[in-house]
Parts: sequence; structure tokens; C-alpha cells
Amino acid sequence: MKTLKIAIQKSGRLNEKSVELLKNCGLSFENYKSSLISPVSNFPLEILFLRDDDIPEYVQDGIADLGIVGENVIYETGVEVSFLQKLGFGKCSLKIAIPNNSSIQSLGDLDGKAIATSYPVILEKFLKQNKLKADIRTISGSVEISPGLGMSDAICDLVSTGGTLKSNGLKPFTDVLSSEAVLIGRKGEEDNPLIQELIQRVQSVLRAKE
Ligand code: PRT
Ligand code: ZN
Repeated sequence: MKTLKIAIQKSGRLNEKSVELLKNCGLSFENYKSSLISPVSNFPLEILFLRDDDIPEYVQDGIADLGIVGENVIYETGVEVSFLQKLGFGKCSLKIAIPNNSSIQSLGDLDGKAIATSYPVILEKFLKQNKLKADIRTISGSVEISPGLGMSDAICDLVSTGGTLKSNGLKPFTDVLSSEAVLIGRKGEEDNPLIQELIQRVQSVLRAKE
């Protein structure tokens, strides 16, 4: 049977928990050092270590059969993949936040305002659903400093503890999306017995944690 490939984050917030989950599934392999592919010695599987942003497309295009990535990245890239299992880590929410002294009080007040974000696709959808028109300013990082620099009236970014908002003089205004790490697979491959075997193992690891 064909060796499967699973894409996980090379380094960053999801790497350690993804590796831990796969090890707890009884898979034996080396974590990312310099090689971007690590073979699993006791299962027909290879681990690909990638930037998280690339994982959904690799899975959609069949370069990887499976992937572990945040839901936020999947929705932002707009790919067609199947959601196989929520994994219970990497939890965060995408929120619109405003300066502590902002005059914005209701959703309608966002109309015509500038909102800085690294999630323009998800934000645009949210604004449309709420019949709002705002000026989306796409930036790739450090979104939280943009209101203080006069670049935006609000931001839309991931929040977990809320510490970053606080230390930048911002407060949460409204929730856009909640997210956690998920196991995804290529559409149409769900019945592959090796994939089924891996899903079973993941589910029993998650059950043991409950
Ligand atoms: O290099 P690569 O592209 O792979 O990584 P990355 O830098 O794009 O992503 P990374 O490692 O920062 O995050 C990977 C995934 O972790 C995200 O896509 C989310 O699904 C999930 N996650 C969970 C988070 C957070 N919590 C989080 N708090 N991702 C980012 N943050 C950032 C947020 O953007 C903000 O700047 O942390 C800051 C806020 O944190 P608090 O605790 O101060 O609220
Ligand atoms: Zn990324």
C-alpha cells in the first residue's frame, strides 16, 4: 500500500503538540531538525514539516494526504479538504478588537472604518454577513500595533490569553471565528484503510486525555 504523507507545522505554536500527538499514536520518527521529511519507522507514513500557511493547499492538491493545521488557516486559504478530527489544542479566537478609548460601540459603527488584519478573506466574509463595508488593511504580522500608529481604527486578529491586546491598549469587541487545530485529509481519500487506522489511533489518544 502507498506510503502516506502527513504535513505538520515545522516550528511554531502547533509543532510541539502535533509531534506529541503523533508520537502518542505510537508513531516513531524524528522531529524536525534540518530534514523537511521524516520517515516513520513503524507505519507507512512520512512526516512533512511545513509553514502552516502551506498545509491546506498541500493537502487539497494531494501532495500530502493528511495535515494538522489551525481552522483559521483553512478558512483563510479557502481550500476544499475534509475535516477528519478536531484535536483540542491550538485553541484561539479570531476577534475584532478596538482601542480602549475607541468611540466604536455597535457593529454598525465599523461601517467605513479601517480594520487591519492578516485574515482578509475571513474578515470580508464576516463584514458581508453583517452588511458592513469597512476598509480592510491586510498586513502580515504585528497587527496589534496598527491602531496606535494611526493605520487603522480596529484590528481583526487571533487572541488566546488576551495579553497582547491588553499590552497594546486594545480590547476585544466582537468574535469572528473560534479555532483549534484539526486533522484534515484530501477529499475523497477518507476511506483509505491507513487513514482510517490513523484516525482511530488519534481518537483513542484524545479519549484517553478526557
Ligand atoms: O511559521 P509559520 O507560518 O508556520 O507559523 P505562524 O507564525 O504563521 O503561526 P503560529 O505558530 O504563530 O501559529 C500557528 C497557529 O496557532 C495559528 O494559525 C492558530 O491556529 C494557533 N494559535 C493559537 C495562535 C494563537 N493561539 C495566538 N495567540 N496563533 C497566533 N496567536 C498570536 C496572535 O496572532 C497574537 O499576535 O498570539 C498573539 C495573541 O496571543 P495572546 O495570548 O496575547 O492573546
Ligand atoms: Zn503561518
